[in-house]
Amino acid sequence: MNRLIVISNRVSPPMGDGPGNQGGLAVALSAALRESSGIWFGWSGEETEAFTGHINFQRSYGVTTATVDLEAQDVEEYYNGYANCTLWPLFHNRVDLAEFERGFAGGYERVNDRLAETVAPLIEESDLVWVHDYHLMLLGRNLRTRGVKNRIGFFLHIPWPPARLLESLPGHGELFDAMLDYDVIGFQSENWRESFIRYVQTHTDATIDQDGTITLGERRTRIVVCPIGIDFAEFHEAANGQTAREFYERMQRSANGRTMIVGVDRLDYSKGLPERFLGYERLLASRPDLHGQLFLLQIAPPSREQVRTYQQIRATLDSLSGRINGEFADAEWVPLRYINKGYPRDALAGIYRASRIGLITPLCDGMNLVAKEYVAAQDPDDPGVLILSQFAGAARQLTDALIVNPYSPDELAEAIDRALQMDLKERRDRWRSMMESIRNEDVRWWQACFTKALAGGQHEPLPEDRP
Ligand code: ADQ
Repeated sequence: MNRLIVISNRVSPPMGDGPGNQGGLAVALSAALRESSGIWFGWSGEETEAFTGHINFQRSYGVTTATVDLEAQDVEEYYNGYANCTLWPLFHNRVDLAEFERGFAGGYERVNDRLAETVAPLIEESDLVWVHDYHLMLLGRNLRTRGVKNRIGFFLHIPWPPARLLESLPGHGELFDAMLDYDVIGFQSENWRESFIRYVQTHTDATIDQDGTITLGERRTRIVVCPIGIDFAEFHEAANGQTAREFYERMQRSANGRTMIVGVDRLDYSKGLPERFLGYERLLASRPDLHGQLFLLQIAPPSREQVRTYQQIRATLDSLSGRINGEFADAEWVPLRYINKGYPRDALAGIYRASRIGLITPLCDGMNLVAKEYVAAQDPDDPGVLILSQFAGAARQLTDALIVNPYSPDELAEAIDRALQMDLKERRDRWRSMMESIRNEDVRWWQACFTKALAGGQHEPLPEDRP
């Protein structure tokens, strides 16, 4: 078995046993790293006066992590700047929010290069190198220029934007060209793979084989679709554990016979929260008979608070939630419980189970694991209904959700109404079919799917693509 070197912006080492402790990604990568005696390398999250490239090695629960501190200017330009103010909005269809500053691009190049310089000496001959996400798109190129000849793969957790949008990024050609230094590039869904291929066709002379291999000059890059899943076993255990049960019961008591709808997201403009609130408001406005019968619990802990656009979306939601409750609440009923704090995963599992409807309506999302967690947490005898945006990567797999256009308040209101009326048989049928893909294509399957392609093996097609 080849040793695995995982490189990502942040490193989350395993934190020990117990369900609800950690995200599925960390669990899956930790398992693969432990089995191959690999290393997980990335930024420590700490700032230092001057970049030294000093690596802090740690070992926890059988996994070796190697982290470096970055300068304050690096963090500002690379992380807050290019990653979160340029690439994130652009890759989520929000070119209007994207900032195109040369300083950000320069910081991004510098940090990708610094990280490559630091990690290169750790890479041994037969290692497989797996780079993660939009923060580190140039890293493969930077390793190549240092003579690293290993197989290097890249997985993009977020969408790949349409070629027309990417064209608005100064230097998109160079960024794209650097991507072809990877041996394998993985996407969450066929949609993002298609956008990538479209860009290849319109901007390069590369050829594309039947099996998705792009050839440009001497370089060959295999394109694969490996949708990320949840840690099904862990989540199932969490959903049936003590904390989940406690939260389930607390929510039941607090709902007091009213139907609960739940939304859980990072507070991010890509998650469609204002549109979701407007859809719910439309339902309340058109259906006075539902007043007092239901409520929406929206859990949205703030993220990236240093970035101005995130402060703005927070202000928008404060005002919108105030307006909706001001308009519709009465002395005994509040229609919208809007909460700016996070909950541990096992508590969320209990909250999901207590909710008749999971309302997950991002405007653009690489995958969206909350949708899968909501389904996995349901009571098999009396499952709730998932309402899912057509623009989440997860919609390609969870075709038995009620798929909606998140921009349309009418469609959202109608979907909620339909979910409220759905009979038990239909709820069970839809739930069972969604559970099949959630169980089979879990996070370990995803990790194996990508590393197999990285090792040069045949990529297994997804069920939807199988003949
Ligand atoms: P995120 O945009 O963070 O991730 P998502 O997949 O929905 O989105 O969530 C990742 C994890 O965070 C999940 O395990 C979820 O439970 C947890 N989480 C989300 N909101 C939470 C909240 N309010 N409170 C507590 N926990 C919460 C990016 C991409 C996604 C992609 C993932 C993984 O944007 O599209 O699915 O990476 O590849």
